[in-house]
Amino acid sequence: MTRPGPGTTAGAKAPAYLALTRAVSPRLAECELTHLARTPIDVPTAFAQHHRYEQLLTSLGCEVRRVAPAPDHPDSVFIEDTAVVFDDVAVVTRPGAPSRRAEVRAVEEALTPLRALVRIVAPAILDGGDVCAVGKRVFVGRTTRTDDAGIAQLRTELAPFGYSVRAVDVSGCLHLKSAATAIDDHTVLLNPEWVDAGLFAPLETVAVDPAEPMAANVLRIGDTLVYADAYPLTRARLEARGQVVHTVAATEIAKAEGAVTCCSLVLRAQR
Ligand code: CIR
Repeated sequence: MTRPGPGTTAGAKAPAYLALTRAVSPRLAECELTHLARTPIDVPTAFAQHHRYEQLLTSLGCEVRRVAPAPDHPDSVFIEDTAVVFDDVAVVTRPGAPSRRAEVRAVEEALTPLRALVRIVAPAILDGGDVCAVGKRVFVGRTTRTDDAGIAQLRTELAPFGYSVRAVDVSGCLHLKSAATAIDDHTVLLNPEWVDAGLFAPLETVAVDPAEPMAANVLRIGDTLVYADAYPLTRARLEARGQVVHTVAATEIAKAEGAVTCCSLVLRAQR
């Protein structure tokens, strides 16, 4: 079941994108953590930051639809990990953390009317946060959450649609998309300490400012970028390239090892 999100206006011009989101769980502070030490999370602030994130997506042309909340699943706000959505197909994942596998079902239901679905099946594991698509090139992180079997299944499922899948080793962070995300159809923003820039050839790469190691996660909405407000040095690099960047506060999500891409599944609307 999905519900309209904030700012959805009846009768307005049809939005170009759908953004599926999921409410912050009141149990967010019990989230999985891999590379970060646990620090106190202010859940009311997390709710407020998430709401502003949804409002920004709406202002950028997304229809925000909330998947039914999963309050007993601390990490359920990180909807990105449960599916990977392309224009022609959506891949329902099998998350690497067992605590997160029950998050998938409601997302699968929400995607059913929107895309043809394929599934990653046991024993393979794959988190959506490990999948960085740049056009028809799909880079997939080999991490604690995504294994070679998951990557192989993804390759097989996407091949009929013309996508190539390349496995990429990642170190020092949770997911590939903590280390690298696309800023346009031919450029990847990355932290070269965590992923080898050469693996993205022939795409161009832009490095984060070394003082901002967590700054490689950016969410594209068309030609516009949604970005955490914590990385002014890297933001300046993006703006110097002519990128339009909109920032949001994401401090509480970051303490849960999440970032801006993790909190939505953005689909091009199909008419
Ligand atoms: C987890 O460990 O699964 C969550 N605490 C954070 C997931 C963040 N998701 C993402 O980067 N795609």
